[in-house]
Amino acid sequence: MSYEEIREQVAKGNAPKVKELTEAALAQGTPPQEILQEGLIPAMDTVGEKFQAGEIFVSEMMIAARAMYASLDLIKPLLATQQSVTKGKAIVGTVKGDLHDIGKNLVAMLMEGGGYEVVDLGINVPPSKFVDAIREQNPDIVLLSALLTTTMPAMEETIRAIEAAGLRGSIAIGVGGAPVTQEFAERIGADFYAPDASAAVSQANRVLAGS
Ligand code: B1M
Repeated sequence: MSYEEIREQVAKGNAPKVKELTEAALAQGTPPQEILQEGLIPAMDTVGEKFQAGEIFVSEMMIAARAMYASLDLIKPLLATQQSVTKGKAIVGTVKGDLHDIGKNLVAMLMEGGGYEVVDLGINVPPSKFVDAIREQNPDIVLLSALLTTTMPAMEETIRAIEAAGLRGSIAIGVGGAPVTQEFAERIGADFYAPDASAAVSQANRVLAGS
């Protein structure tokens, strides 16, 4: 097994082969985190570049995403180690209008693995659903994901809705996703920006520790 093979097969959308390569890698003792960072994530970047260049269509992006999940499904239980004491509760969701969930799912997995209880609201989550979930779940952290420049404004809408509901003071809000930047996070009043899923965990730890 090589990471290049995994990347190639994800990009081709060959789910059974990706599953087989992942099983072989895990059997050899490859750390799941490494399969993610060296295999799956760069593969999806290549897929995105090809889409942008007009070399592939949306349907092929979907098939590649499905192949990525063939591996992620195997890795997930290994990343989310069981912890008896949780560091806090996090609500995670992809904002309104946005259907991308691979990055958001990685954030949810690593947060679980990092000791948080995670409530995943899914994709295309309107601001009102975040507000209702905050009321019901009483989380410490809310993590918003957006992959499209056109859905970034929904992050701001969500934060404004949380403020309008009088819930802003009790939670920390983190934002992330490929088009999101530190500058954007500051402009919309988020508490932090995380460029990737592991940074989401370390930023959540930092913010909850009050440093
Ligand atoms: Co879409 N798509 N897509 N897509 N897609 C992108 C995002 C795009 C960049 C491709 C491109 O043109 N190069 C482009 C956006 C352009 C833009 O807005 N600037 C794009 C487009 C245009 C579209 C459609 C509009 C296409 C169309 O229909 N014409 C459409 C929109 C649908 C919608 O949402 N309304 C669309 C649809 C789709 C699919 C359904 C086919 C599929 C999604 C399948 C799924 O998610 N289940 C898809 C895919 C797969 C992609 C690419 C190829 C891969 C995204 C991905 O999963 N990356 C993507 C190109 C790319 O990003 N390279 C693209 C892997 C993932 C691990 O990375 O999601 O960035 P990412 O998450 C990272 C970090 O960003 C961060 O941590 C993660 C892990 O480290 N992170 C957070 C994410 N959320 C966080 C939250 C946090 C912290 C960190 O909280 C604090």
